Amino acid sequence: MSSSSSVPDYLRDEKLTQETRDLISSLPSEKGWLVSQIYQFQGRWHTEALLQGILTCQKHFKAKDSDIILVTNPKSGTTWLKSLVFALINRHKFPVSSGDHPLLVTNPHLLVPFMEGVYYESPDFDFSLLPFPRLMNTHISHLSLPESVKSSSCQIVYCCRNPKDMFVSLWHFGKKLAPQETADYPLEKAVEAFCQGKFIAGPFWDHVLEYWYASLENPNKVLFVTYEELKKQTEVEVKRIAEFIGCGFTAEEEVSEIVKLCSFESLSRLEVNRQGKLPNGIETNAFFRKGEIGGWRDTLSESLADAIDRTTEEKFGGSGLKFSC
Ligand code: PAP
Repeated sequence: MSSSSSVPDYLRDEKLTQETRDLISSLPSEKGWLVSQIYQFQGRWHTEALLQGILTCQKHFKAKDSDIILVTNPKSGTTWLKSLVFALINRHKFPVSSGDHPLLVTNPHLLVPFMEGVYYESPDFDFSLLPFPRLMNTHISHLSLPESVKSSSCQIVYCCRNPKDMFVSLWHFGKKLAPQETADYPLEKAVEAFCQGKFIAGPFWDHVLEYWYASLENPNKVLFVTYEELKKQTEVEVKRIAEFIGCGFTAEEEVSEIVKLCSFESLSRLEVNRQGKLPNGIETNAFFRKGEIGGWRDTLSESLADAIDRTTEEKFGGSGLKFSC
């Protein structure tokens, strides 16, 4: 694990408990990108810190029926979804037109806690203190969700993004976060590891498929949205999310103000998202890069893109899931 003090908390191992260390010593491990080792737990590859966060979540998190949990693979629209759903559920408390909306002065990651990240940084964090309805996010796979999330009536909004853009977004994020630690790791090797699933939070495809099938099996519990559809028809998708979580729009209400407030253009220009760091050490501007569909073309050669496409075809065959870019 990196010893550099410039990298964020969850890429370091200083807060690992003996229990996590003992578990880790029994898990399959691989040399990682961004962190020196990643570990396979319940079929997914994790950093030590986020693995500890997941374990704490599994042990301590008690879901309530009214909870709304946003789930994504990393770099698949988390920041955007957090902003949209925060603005949606609070639109009467914080009218967008009032000019002093919390999103104008607070990074979305501070308004919506990242469950396993928070549990790693503050194991005693009390989720029961969050305002009603509680809104949280996680990257935890469906298989590894805390039992109470599955057994309660809480709702899950899942956002997926095409794997090439997701991978490229993560690649640049990692380079920004830990330039020294990632400098000697070739892109080709990273794509190979990503396609094998042996990459942070991987395998990407299994994560998507689990939530896809969960949304088909239980459409009142899991809503499946994509970054691409959100981009192409934001208002339609935001209304669909609002409907799902029980705060649909009346005919007179305007969804466009929320869409505008949460757009990449608006959020990325705000001082709070251009300067400063989150408590875990990540610069707030690291969450705003291009915000486009198909931006992978600037980073991936045709053959690397083909390798990811082939994996997608193999993994998604028969599922009904496809990406058009
Ligand atoms: P996280 O999972 O680490 O929290 P997440 O927010 O999912 O990160 O990923 C950041 C990506 O979302 C970036 O994509 P890019 O690297 O391809 O540019 C970022 O630009 C994009 N993003 C952030 N906010 C928005 C937004 N409001 N609208 C559209 N895309 C956004």
